[in-house]
Amino acid sequence: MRLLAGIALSIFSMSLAAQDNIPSVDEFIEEQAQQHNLDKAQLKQWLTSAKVNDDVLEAIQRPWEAKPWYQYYPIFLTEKRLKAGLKFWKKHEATLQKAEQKYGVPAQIIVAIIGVETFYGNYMGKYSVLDSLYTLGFHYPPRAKFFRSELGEFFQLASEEGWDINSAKGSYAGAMGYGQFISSSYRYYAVDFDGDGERNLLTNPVDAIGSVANYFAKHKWQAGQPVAQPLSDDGNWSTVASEGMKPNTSRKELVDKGFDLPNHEAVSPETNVRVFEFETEESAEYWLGYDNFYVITRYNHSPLYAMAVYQFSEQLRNARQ
Ligand SMILES: [Ca+2]
Repeated sequence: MRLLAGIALSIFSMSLAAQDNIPSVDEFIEEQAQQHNLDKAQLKQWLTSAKVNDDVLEAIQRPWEAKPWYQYYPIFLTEKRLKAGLKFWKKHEATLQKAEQKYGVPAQIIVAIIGVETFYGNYMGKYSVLDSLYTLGFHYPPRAKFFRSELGEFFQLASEEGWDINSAKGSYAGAMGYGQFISSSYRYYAVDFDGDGERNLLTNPVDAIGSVANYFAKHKWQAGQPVAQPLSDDGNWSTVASEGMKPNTSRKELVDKGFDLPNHEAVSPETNVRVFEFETEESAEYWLGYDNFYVITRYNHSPLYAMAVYQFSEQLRNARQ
């Protein structure tokens, strides 16, 4: 997951006001050693080998999610990705079925996530995780605190899993493997889905499938409930669309205000929703997002991301029928 990339720009603009006090490396070592019972000499050795990577600093300031919708979705919704997704689905059909049964997350959502994140393991990131997290944790004030926390999680993760700190690779933000889990997510949500005793999201697609499903289940995915529905072109929706991601009203409230909502057999008038606006070349399109749409934004905090994943998942599902 590319984690909060969507709001990196807005947070960056506040950076001067919100300069966080970045500790020295020695203070950080002291804190990590105390909090997590890690060996000080070992931490010192790891951090001494970490390097600042300017490419990382450049990449975090240019997230894809800063693009308008009409430029964003063509990156992800391609014929090539759809074909690769169908192939991945076919190859891992039994695993996806098992994940759906256990976690209640539909196969097409899992296949869409892994496709959007890494094109099914083809682009898992070539940055040193140590260097990325060190760079952002000590040299990127707007989000330094978050990335130092991830650096601490990474040290614990590597110790727990027996990894070589210096050879772990990932995205510019330190996300790893098929589903691009950051270190804290790896520690809390990764599962050993093939039962070989290892939680391996780096080279094992079966563990990756189970872990993505578990991540969604833990973030309260509701089986059988909708994700999003398109709204009519003539609905005056801009008056109720707003920034934000969490459902902020009920279907009933919108209906009471005179809005014409599309029916859905699985929902009641009390169901929570939010109206989203997506910029098109000419004007805008509007969608009704449900709790499950919000759950997708927990993977990457951007409505654009969630909409691309949802639309891709529908392409996959329709192509399978
Ligand atoms: Ca495993």
